[in-house]
Amino acid sequence: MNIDQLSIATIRTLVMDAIQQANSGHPGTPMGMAPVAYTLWQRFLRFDPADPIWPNRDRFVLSSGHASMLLYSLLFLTGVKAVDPDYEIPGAPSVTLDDIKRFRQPDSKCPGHPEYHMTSGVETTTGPLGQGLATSVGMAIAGRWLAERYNRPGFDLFNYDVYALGGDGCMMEGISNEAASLAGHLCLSNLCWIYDSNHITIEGNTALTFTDDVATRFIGYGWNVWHVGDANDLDRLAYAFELFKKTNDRPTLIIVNSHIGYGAPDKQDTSAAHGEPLGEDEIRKTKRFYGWPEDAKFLVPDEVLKNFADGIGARGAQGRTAWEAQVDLYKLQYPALAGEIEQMQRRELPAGWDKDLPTFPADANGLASRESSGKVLNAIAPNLPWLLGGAADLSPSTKTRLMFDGAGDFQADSYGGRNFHFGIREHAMGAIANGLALSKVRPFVSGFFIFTDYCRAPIRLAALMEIPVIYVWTHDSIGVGEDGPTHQPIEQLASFRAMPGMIVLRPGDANEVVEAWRLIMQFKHQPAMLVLSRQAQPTLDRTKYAPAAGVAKGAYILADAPDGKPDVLLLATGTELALCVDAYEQLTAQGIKARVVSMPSWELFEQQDQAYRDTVLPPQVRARVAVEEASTFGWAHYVGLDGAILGMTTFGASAPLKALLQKFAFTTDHVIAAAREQLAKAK
Ligand SMILES: Cc1ncc(C[n+]2csc(CCOP(=O)(O)OP(=O)(O)O)c2C)c(N)n1
Ligand SMILES: [Mg+2]
Repeated sequence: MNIDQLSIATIRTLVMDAIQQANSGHPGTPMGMAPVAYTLWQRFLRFDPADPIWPNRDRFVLSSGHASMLLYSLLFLTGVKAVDPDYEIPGAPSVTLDDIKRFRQPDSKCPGHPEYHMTSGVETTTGPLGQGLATSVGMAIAGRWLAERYNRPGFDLFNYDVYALGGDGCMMEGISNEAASLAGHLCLSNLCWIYDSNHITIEGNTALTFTDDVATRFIGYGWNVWHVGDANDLDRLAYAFELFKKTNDRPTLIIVNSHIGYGAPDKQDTSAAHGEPLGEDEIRKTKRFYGWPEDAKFLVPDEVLKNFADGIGARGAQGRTAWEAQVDLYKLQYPALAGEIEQMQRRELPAGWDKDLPTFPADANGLASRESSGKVLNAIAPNLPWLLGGAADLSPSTKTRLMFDGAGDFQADSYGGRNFHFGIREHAMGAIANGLALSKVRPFVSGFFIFTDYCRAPIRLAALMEIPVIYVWTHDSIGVGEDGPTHQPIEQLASFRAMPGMIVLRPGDANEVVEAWRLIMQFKHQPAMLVLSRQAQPTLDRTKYAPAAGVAKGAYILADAPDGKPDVLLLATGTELALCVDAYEQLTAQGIKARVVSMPSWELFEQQDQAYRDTVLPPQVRARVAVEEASTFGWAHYVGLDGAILGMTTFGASAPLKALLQKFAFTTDHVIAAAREQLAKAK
């Protein structure tokens, strides 16, 4: 066996052994695609295992997340080092043979699917099919943007390529098609997708479901398409990768015909090889076919480790050290730009990023929170050069366009632009945002809140990966009005509040919007969403009511009973805050001791200590009214079993805003009546 074949067989046998030992996993695709991944990593990928976060590394994304053992084998065999939470690399391996032996067991670095925040060298979490492919588009976009901003004559600091490997499932998912369409439009020639066409998915042969002409489809998207008829043909594979490298006007798709479970006499080319261990007997037969010692388990020949060290290891180290030497010279000539690159890697903010944050004067008419948010965003972005983003064709409505001179549009002929146009492709937009954040630029994306249903999967992955994507969602309630129930979010707020790690903020006036932005900009490991109104909301008089800085605590006392001992609590977020303030003023005039609690973020409030939470919501005050133009789901936690929740239990309706507020009883009178009822019950 030559060293290439020996290395490939090592990957394949590690995969089989780990999955058999775990008695769970997906051996077939890693076995089929091992030669492809081997050729790419060993001969092309510019990646230094000693520094898996080197900013100009090529990216490899395993979109077929179920084939995780393929990636873990490579991370182990190439000796990728672990990065600690401070971005230091003390020298420990990312994945050990022991981790592989404990595939899918508690605390192993080899969980069922690759997880970005757990295992160094995993570029993004994958598992939901299609996400990896779409995320890779974000990485490729970031590569182009970084090159445009930071490369200088003689300094090619950013010129990395992005490779993503997906299968039939990834190709079928809508998200990959949205992402491919945009990647083609943007002529991302630094992007290479590899399609593992093995004709097998879980239910059987793709003849059941998938008879597209994929090549023609991608040619239609403006891609360069190559076909490799046999995954075991290393020369053809290398040739295809070389053609990708030579193509500089469009993305490349390499369609590879492979055999799932390659070499397994009874399981190759069947769904049985997809998602279950092969079985001891079949493994023995397969090892025999590979020319491998039948009874050896987790066997790793020394010469294979050396082969990887001499190949990707040496090439990567050379590339990375040459890059670092370039950066040292660059620092002398372009210290400010070099400083930006450094800060960005650590997710730090430049000094003065917040110096132009506005304060909004009290105003009974006020403005929509989407409007104030647009002003705040435009006050931050000029001072934070790597804050980039856009909308899914809704920026005139979401007010997320960066308006200042030089902000520009990101297009194929203007990769330095900071306004992105995702088109009407919410799902891809969500994944691209993840790819951007994983590339360490700071992305924001926006749309109507209702359409988060179209991009929930990548939002969830942002939370799981702990990456600081910013979402600006507007048209946040039935307050949308005439567009009616298809456009009026009801359950979305509750659903994101239920999502672990997601910080949801629904600010109650323009100054709360300022404070919300001020806070979320500082997040390094948390995604956050601003949920903003289409309609105007009053800007509260902060000389009369508490400062908006309370937003940072998630909930705060906005207005209180004169003696600080309220008999009834009014809780609200967003546009309903003003309603509660009105009710409070009237109740106070009537001699009733009320308190208004502004609660823009439940998650932030839950992070406060018990003493603070009890100060804001005194446990002994049981008369409570919560007001929110959204599903009532979850509010019982704050108002108790007997509290009143003025919210939504049905879909909305199409009508002018005023009529809707009457119809669904979001009126001052209703709040007052509910408060009085609560007081009567409490007595
Ligand atoms: C969005 C999504 N839907 C369903 C699944 C469950 N699932 C995992 S693998 C798979 C089949 C994938 O087929 P293919 O991409 O061809 O992979 P292969 O069987 O060739 O390894 C399915 C349906 C998933 N992971 N993600
Ligand atoms: Mg398949």
